[in-house]
Amino acid sequence: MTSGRPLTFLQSSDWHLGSALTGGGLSFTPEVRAARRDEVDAAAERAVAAAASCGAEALLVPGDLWDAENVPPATIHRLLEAFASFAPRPVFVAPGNHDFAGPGGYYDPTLLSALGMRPWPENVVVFRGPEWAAVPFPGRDDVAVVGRAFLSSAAVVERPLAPPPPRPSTPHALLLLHGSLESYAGPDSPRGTKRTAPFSANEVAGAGFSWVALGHHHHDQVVSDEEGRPCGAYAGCPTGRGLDEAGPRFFLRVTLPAGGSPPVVEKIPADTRVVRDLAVDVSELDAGPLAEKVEATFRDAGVEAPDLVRVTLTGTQAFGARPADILRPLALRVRHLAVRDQTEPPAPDPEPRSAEGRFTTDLLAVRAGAADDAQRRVADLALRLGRDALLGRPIRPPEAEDR
Ligand SMILES: [Mn+2]
Repeated sequence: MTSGRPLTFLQSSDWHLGSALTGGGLSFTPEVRAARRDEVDAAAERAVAAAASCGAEALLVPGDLWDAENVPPATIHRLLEAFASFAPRPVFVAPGNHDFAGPGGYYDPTLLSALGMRPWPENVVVFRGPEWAAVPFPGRDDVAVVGRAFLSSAAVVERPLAPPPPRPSTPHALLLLHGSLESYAGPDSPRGTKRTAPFSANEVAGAGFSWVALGHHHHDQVVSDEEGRPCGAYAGCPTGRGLDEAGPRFFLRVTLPAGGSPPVVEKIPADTRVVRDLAVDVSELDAGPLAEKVEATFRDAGVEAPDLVRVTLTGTQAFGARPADILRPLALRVRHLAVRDQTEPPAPDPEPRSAEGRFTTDLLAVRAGAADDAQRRVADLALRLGRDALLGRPIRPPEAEDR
């Protein structure tokens, strides 16, 4: 059966609404963290707005809408309102391992009414059961949608596509699947506890659906069949929360053409901010050139004012140097800048007969025996100023420490 009409929909998942954002390596200030949490919680609103403006006839959400069972009701209320605003167009939701559909959870209508909350909107189809279910697509008898729910957060060992659920006989058949593509290439790799409901690219292609909307892993990745024809994808999470979610974030606009031509996948920017994780070798660079090199790295990476950035400084710097201080003005150029100083002092002068060589050896021994970080910094500073003095360089004590 071939289709006479194309179908366009927007795919997004892994919103993790209600995330605490206490980790992630970006060292957020309380103010930036609070603002970012609000942006994480706005993912449903952004997805619905993007779906509406790109002409999508439906929104597909294959799981992990919220981060944990204990997210506040207000976060869920915001989600439900966003979905309702997309009516009469349908939203299809397949609960994942974070937002699993257990009794007494937010997918349970009795919980919502017990809490005095609004019900799930009528335009939202939630696959609440653990077995595959096929549902019609409102207003399109040439489309059917298949999905299922996680009922707990426990990792699933069984392979969901071996065998795959039956493909409905409609021209367009969509499958929502939360789990681990074994060839997924992102940093949140499908190993250890992150691996759940595993499947291969061949199993995705072999299931025979027009499109498989994948959720669980957090970077966008398209799955193609052996002829290179796209047959499914992860959209990834739309709001970078930490360094493991660095880089641009997308919604996927997918069009299934009439007549069975290959799906057309288009990335739509999902966030105005990008998490960036940059490393710069600042070996032997003094203040001016060091700042210039970091600025050049920002330019090359395409860093923009709204971004959330970590810079790791590597290479060698003089004993006691504090290169992170030099980058303070750069913090004004982005929303958030965390600087990690991983520079190391240069190898000591191997010339034991010179005064400078003996001084260096002695001070390095003092540094090695330092009881704590403060003592170590004193040794670093003595070493730096002492070597400068012995080598006839200008002596420039650092500014007083601000803590
Ligand atoms: Mn997820």
